[in-house]
Amino acid sequence: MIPVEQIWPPEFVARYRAAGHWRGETFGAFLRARAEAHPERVAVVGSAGQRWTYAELDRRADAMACGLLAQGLRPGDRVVVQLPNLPEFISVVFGLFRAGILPLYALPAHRITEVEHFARTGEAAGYVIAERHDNFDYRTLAAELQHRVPGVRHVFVAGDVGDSGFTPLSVLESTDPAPAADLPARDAQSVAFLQISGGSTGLSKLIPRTHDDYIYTLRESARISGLDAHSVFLVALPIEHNFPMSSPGFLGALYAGGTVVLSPSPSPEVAFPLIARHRVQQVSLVPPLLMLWLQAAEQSPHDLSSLAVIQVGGAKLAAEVAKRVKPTLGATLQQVFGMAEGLVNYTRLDDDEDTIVNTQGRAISPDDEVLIVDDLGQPVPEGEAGYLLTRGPYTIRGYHNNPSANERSFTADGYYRTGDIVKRLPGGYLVVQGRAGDHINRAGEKISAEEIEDHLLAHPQVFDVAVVSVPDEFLGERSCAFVIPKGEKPRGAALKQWVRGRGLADFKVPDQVVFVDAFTATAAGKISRKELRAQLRATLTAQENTTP
Ligand code: OOB
Repeated sequence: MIPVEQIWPPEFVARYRAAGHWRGETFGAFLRARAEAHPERVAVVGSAGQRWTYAELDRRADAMACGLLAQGLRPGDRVVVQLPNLPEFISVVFGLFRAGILPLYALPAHRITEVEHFARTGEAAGYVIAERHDNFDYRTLAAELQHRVPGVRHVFVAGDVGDSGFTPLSVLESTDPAPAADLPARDAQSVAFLQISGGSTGLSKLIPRTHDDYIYTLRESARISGLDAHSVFLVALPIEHNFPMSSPGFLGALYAGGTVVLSPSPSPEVAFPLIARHRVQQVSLVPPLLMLWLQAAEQSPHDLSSLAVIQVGGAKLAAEVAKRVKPTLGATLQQVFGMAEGLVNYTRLDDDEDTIVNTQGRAISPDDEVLIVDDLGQPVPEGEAGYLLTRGPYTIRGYHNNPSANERSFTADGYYRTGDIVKRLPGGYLVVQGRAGDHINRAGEKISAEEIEDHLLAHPQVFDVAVVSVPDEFLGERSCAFVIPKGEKPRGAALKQWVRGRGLADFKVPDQVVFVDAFTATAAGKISRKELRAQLRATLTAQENTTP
């Protein structure tokens, strides 16, 4: 177990407690409290017609917890959870919380290379999957994972296990729930789960979040977004992502005692009928999806009039798009600028139009410390752009088991270097200007240039490669690989297939491949990868702007 003292220094622990941010509440306890207060209220609605009341979810979570422990998992173990937006995601994570086992979240798009990395770095003992989703059989992935990482002793499947020999989740859920007293007592200061980082340099890092710190964000996010026990919240983005999970997300909605509706896909064809049927009031979207929704809403036969608030974040939202939310969808836009490492900023529902459209909001907590500094680490004057550093009652002080990343990503006094370039307006509102790092923010999915370069360099016909982000009208940014071939020039499509064949999430396959003879004509000396990427990006963007 990772004690909280290794994460926040004791004086900060004392301060956050005294301020009432950290209240010693655990996930298991808050669900129990809601189930006792209003057992008959609907907590979770699945797209296959499932409707679980709070009493039902509470019972399932207990059964899961007992079932997981009966299978031989121990408190403190880690379990990779990779499920599509199914009700079982919610019962299994609350079951894990109650058993003191840490979920480690993977996105359904992740493939063997990423899942293996998570299982190794998180030293996972178990893996939870769906039988299949989007035409992909996760049981094959699980078998490969167990072959590569034998420590993953348990695989649990939502749906049919086939002849895999894995354990169906339904077996766990039908375990006779022991009296609550038999479950291990949880400490609110302990790490509740591991979230994954966007992976700005190299592979994703693991983010340890405690009950106390995360529940603080849920309580405040639910309040800031106006969620209450009558709210209906739709999860349209992948549920494992920190944004639809907690900003305010399905956990914020459950914290408020409301109802969570799960959409198997974020597309308007799937989500709009669910909105109409369940009178959904809130949903979180990334900017490219918002654009799709705005377009689809204009001719949609579905009644979307229940929508009251739409959270948009994960990537920069263009002001012209932001302006169309109220007139087209009839809902208040709430911009969300957050990160899995902690800090989350919201525009407030009663902010004026200019603030809602043109800023990415302000921090949740009066104890969020936000520093905007120049190249030398000196604070810039208000209104000027600089690098965003932050620390506070829900921002981590270090990644799980990764001293070298911690050295790079945190200052000596505990600030997290977000890598974002922002400016601060009066009142603490932030406007995101760009990124210092070399990742690609493709429709809210973060891709590390370095990670993809490493995979391409392994190709026999690649001499050198630089992966860069290119502005894209729809995706915000897309990825382009500049490749210097070795020997016979490969086809672009073959290189894309190569990346896919390396067992990576589809969103990491380069959108574009451009072959070049050399990287720089001014061969005066070695330039950094960073400068090289900037140069290539500039050349490509200039070319695109001159081609009609
Ligand atoms: C969210 O979390 P992550 O961890 O996938 O990515 C964080 C990064 C930020 O550092 C920033 O570069 C970018 O995503 N970002 C935005 C943004 N929201 C996130 N850039 C511009 N405008 C925005 N509104 O993406 C995330 C976590 C919680 C809530 C919302 C988003």
